[in-house]
Amino acid sequence: MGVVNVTPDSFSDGGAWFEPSAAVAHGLELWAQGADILDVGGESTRPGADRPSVAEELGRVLPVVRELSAAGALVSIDTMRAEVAAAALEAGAAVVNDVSGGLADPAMARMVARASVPFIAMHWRGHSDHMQSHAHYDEVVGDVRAELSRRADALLGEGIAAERLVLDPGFGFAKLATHNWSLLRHLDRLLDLGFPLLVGTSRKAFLGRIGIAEGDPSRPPLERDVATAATSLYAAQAGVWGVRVHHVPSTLDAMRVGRAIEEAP
Ligand code: PMM
Repeated sequence: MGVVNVTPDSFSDGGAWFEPSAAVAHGLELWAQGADILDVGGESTRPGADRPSVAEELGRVLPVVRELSAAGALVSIDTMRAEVAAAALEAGAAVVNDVSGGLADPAMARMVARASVPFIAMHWRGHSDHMQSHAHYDEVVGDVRAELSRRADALLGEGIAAERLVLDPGFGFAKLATHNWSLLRHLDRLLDLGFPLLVGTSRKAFLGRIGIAEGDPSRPPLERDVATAATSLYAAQAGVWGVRVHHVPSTLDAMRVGRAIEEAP
């Protein structure tokens, strides 16, 4: 899954694709590079971010969803708002990716159930302006597993079909670096919930600390793609359904390495 952020303030690409035409061109490039799904989002979820209005979010994503879908790409809409998701589905999107797993908008699950489209539900404990204050766990893998399991039960109860539900541990969302590493190491315990898993580690802060001494500045987001390819390959080998990345060629190369090793006699 390739990331198309139509935002002025995402941590990972700093608004490089904020103009709809630039976002469309970027999406088409990711598609040509081999992404299977293009994830279009109009709300930055970086820690501390303010939310755009519904009208602003719609104005950002709809032209991009429309053009990328018309070009034949499989588009997912990355939103926490049922109204935005519904409009994006109308404009050609085929998947809904909600970082709140349906918690932020009580109308989301029913809308997705009615539309009969795949739903990606991420582990979430609150909006970005305060999420890091919720980064407390007794045992992070068990706690995230239990919360995802409860969320899945609630979503199925609202009518979303089990075969259309994908879960996501939510790397970097109400998580410290140590939580992210533990979740990666123990993906098997999340996979045994029985749902496909999406993993989105791309360019996240914990990857910017690899090989950096305490007190030294982190590696900037644009220099985290090698680490992203490594974590994404690790996740793929653990058996996840998908990985969400900003730079498609590097992760795809890593996947090809994994495949070549697996297929070697
Ligand atoms: N991360 C971000 C945005 N959307 N969606 C899913 N399902 N999983 C994620 O980990 C995720 C997401 C934040 O990253 P970005 O600002 O670079 O898009």
